[in-house]
Amino acid sequence: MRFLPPVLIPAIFLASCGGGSPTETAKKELKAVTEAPAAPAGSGVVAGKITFTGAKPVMRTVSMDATPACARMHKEPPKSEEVVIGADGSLANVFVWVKSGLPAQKWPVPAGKVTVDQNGCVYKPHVVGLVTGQDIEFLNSDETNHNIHPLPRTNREWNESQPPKGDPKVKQFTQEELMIPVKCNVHPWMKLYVNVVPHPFFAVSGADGSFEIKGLPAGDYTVEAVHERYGPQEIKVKVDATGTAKADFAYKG
Ligand SMILES: [Cu+2]
Repeated sequence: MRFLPPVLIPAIFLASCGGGSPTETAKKELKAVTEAPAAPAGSGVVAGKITFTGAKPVMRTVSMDATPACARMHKEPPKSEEVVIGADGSLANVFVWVKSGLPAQKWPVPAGKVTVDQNGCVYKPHVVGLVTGQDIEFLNSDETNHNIHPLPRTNREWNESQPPKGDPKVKQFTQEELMIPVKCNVHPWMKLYVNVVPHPFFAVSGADGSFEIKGLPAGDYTVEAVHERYGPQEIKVKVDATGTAKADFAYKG
């Protein structure tokens, strides 16, 4: 038999007695314990493109010579991913989220996990978003030891090593916080940014600079873009029940 947490027992007992307000209260309690609140059925979208319009910065080349297991994974030494700009000025790795305007409710934590791989001694992807309390899984696909070390301002700091091809590490971040830097104590060039928000309405711009946030209820929203070097920007948008609102951001550098 499945173990029932103690908090459920009085609720079930009262519910089985029938009649009267205590039963209704008990039913509510039972629902609160067993069901996550449903997300509103929204089908609005915010979509856009992030561009970089300033003088293109030159990214340093990362030398992995100190760790041959890392260096041999790359045909050519990779460039720092601090600023990734495409030929057409697209800016990748920008975290975009709905900063305000959503209905006041607790959003369910997605059952799926966000996966970050350490592959070629590079965090893949370089920027991730997750919902407060959602699982984030760290893999080590490399034949070398890594040391995962988030440096949050409000979440708990931790620092754990992971052996070559070691077991996945599953963690959670319990507080809302943007652009948490994660470093590797073994390989100083490794950098990941974790963004933790209280709802699922976020995206990260791709190599083509585009992003899309789906499933929004109709409303007036403030959408914020955050880049690790160039910081935050905001745009206000009006989303219709089934429409797509445009939110294009431009960084000048
Ligand atoms: Cu490492």
